[in-house]
Amino acid sequence: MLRINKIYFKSFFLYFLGFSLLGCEPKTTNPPPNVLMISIDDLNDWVGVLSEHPNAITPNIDRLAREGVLFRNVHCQAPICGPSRASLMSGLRPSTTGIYGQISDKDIRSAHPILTNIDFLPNYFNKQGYKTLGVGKIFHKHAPEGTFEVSGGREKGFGPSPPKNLNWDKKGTATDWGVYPSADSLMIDYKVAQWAKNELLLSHEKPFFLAVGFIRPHVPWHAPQKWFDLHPLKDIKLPSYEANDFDDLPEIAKQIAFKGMMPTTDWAIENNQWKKIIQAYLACISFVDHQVGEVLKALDDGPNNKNTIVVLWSDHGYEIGEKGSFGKHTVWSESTRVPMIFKIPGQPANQIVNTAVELLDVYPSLLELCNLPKNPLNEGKSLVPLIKGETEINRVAITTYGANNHSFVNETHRYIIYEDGSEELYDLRLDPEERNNLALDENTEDIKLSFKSKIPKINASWSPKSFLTINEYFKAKN
Ligand SMILES: [Ca+2]
Ligand SMILES: [Ca+2]
Repeated sequence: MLRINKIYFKSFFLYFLGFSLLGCEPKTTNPPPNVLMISIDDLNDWVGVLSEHPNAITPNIDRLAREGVLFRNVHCQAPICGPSRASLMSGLRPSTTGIYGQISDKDIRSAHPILTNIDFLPNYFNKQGYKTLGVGKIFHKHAPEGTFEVSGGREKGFGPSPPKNLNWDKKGTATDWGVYPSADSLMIDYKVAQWAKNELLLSHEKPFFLAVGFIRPHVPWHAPQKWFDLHPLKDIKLPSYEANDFDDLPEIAKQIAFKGMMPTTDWAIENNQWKKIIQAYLACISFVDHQVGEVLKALDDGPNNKNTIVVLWSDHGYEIGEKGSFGKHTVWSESTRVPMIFKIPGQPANQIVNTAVELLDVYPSLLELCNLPKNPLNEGKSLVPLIKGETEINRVAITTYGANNHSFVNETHRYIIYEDGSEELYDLRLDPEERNNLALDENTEDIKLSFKSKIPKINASWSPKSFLTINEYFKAKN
C-alpha cells in the first residue's frame, strides 16, 4: 500500500523539480540535484525494513528507507553481477545486448553493436553538465575506461583473505565463511566509504553524480568479530527448505540451478554449518550497512545534504539454502529480489511501493528526478509516477538468465519460461516461497498467456564477450 500525503508531496516535489513534470516553464533557481548512488553486492532481501529474515540488522539502510521511498518488489535483470550491472548502467536488457553471463568491464562496449557508443548512466549525466565520480565495484570490476571523470578505483578481489580458507576450500569459488580480518579498517568497503566520505564533505563546482560500490555481502563471508557478535548463533533462525522442492520442476530448471562449487543445503545440514553460514552472511550485511551509514552521515554533515538524491540498490539476491544450495544463478525470488530505496530532497518520508519494478528503471528515474532529457535508448521505465503515488497495474519485472530464459513477477504471480518452452508458475499470495509449480494446471492458461505477452521482443544470442559461467570467466582471464 502506498502511504503518501499527495498534496504535501506534490508541492515539495515540484519545488525541487522546477515544475517540469507538469510541463510548466522551468523557472527554478535551484541548482540541479546531485546524485549519490550506492550499490551493494549480492545483498538479497535480508534487510530490516523488508522483514524477510528476523535476524537481519541494518539500521542505516532502514533509516534511509524511512526517510525515502522503499520499493518492496524490485528484481534484477540478471541473477549475477556482471550482466545485472551492465544492464542497469547501460539502460538495456540482457536480452537486447546478449550479455547474459559475466563480462569484463573492458569488453562491454564491444559486446554488442548497440553498446559501442552507449552512454552509461554516469556518461549521460556528464554530458548534461555533471561532474561524475565513482569508487569501488560499480560494473563487474570497477568501470569501463571513461565512465567517471574522477575515479577512486577498486582494490582487487574480495579480500583481505586469510592465509587459508576457514571453512570451505573449493577451487573456482570465493565462497568461505568466518571471522576475518581483525578490524573494519582492513576491509575494502571501509576504504571505499572513506573515499566517498571525503568527496561528500566537499563542495563541488558543478552538480555531481557519485557512485559508491560496496562488495559485501559478496563471498567470502568474512567480516570482523564484532559483526558476528551482533548475530549470536543461538538466535539464528533457519529459512524454509523442502528437500523434494525440485520434483515439480522441468529438467532445464534443475540444470540452471546446479551450482557444483557451492555447498548444498543438505551438506550444510549434515555438517552443522547452515546457521554458521547464515550468521556470516548476516554479519557481512550488518558490516556493509555500517559503511552505508558512514557515507550517509558524511552526506548529512557536509554541504550537499539539502540537494542530493540518494539511490541504493543491490545487483541481485542470494539463496542461503532455501532452494537446495547457496548461491545465485537462478531465477527464483531469492536470487532476483533486491532492496532498492530512493531518497529525494523535499519528499515526505516513509513511502512504500509494492508494484513490481526493475533495476533497469533506475537510469530513467534518475534522469527524470534530475530534470534531464530522456535517453531514448533506455528500456526501463521511470519510477517517478509511482513515487508520485500513481498506480500502474500492468507492470512486471523480468529477470533473464541465458538466451530465452525469462522469469516474470507482478504483484501476485511469478511465471518462468525457459528456452525449451517449459514453464513454472507460482501464486505468490498463497505460495511466496515458490514451492508449488502450477504451470501444468490447465486453469492457469490465461495467467501464463498474459505473462507471455511480455516476453521481450528482442532475444539476442549470447555475446561472445560474455561468459556462461564464472569458471569460464576466470579461465579466460588467467
Ligand atoms: Ca553481485
Ligand atoms: Ca517445488
